Amino acid sequence: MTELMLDGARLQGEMPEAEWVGTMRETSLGTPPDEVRRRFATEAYICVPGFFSEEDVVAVRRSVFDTLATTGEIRGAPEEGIYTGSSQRRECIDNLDQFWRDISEDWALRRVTHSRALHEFCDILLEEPSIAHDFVFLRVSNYGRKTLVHSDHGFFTRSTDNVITAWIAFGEIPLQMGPLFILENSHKHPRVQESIRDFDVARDSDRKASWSETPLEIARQFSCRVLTRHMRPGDLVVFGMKILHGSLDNVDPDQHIRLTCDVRYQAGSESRDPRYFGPNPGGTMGQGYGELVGAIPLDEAWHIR
Ligand SMILES: O=C(O)CCC(=O)C(=O)O
Repeated sequence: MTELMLDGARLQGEMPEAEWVGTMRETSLGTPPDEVRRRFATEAYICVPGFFSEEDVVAVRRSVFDTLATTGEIRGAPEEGIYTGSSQRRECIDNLDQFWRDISEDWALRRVTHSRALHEFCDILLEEPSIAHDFVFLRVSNYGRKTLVHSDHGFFTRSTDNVITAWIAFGEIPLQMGPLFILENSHKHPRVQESIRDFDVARDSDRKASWSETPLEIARQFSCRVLTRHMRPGDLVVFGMKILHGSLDNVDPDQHIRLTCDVRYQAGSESRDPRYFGPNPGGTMGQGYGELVGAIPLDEAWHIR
């Protein structure tokens, strides 16, 4: 476990004090399944460093960044993932939704997100053969981007509660590039239980899944820590539907883009939400791949769900 370098880290603009931040517990690949399940049941997350190979990660970086270079969003060697500060995506691409769908369905990405290894790991966590959602959330987070605090429950549990999120790092993500964080033990907090009760992001359009408080405000209120770490290529974090999470801010002065993907796995025997399965999934709001933040040109603001 490495020490967190908090100097360059920002959480919605605030530099976190050491008291409220901790390192995610790492679970090595060789950990016995019973211990993996025990940790997941208690902590609602599992972080496995180096779950995917460097080679698979590089293939995804090449594929995504080569494509973004054609729209003027990447400068230099594409696999470095350095943002130019502008975008010609709207000028170059006729159909932005189809553009994002094509990137999201790329084979290099799918052979990671839908790999046998990840299925087998999710089988352990779900305690039965798992099935992956076809709809994936590829995120290209350039300078200034962050994901606000939320839990995934209101997005993915319409058909079954037996769902988990798998989050994959496609590159180095030091703290200043905005890695994932989770709020320690927040899944047990009464305010979280209350917030997810009868809440469906798509049906309840008068409410947002994102919390209005910053991660540090919630950490102080809940007396819990923001758990994160310097993510490395191929690292995997799997977490449950209730736990609050989000990302640090990408404030990398060198304009490195954070590339990640999150995909859901569920128990294969449970019913499937048609929004996330099939050859043409509609996604949470029913608009397909075009509704994702990834589909937004890098010089435009993200929406908040
Ligand atoms: O990667 C991020 O910025 C947030 C990920 C997330 O919210 C999720 O995987 O549910």
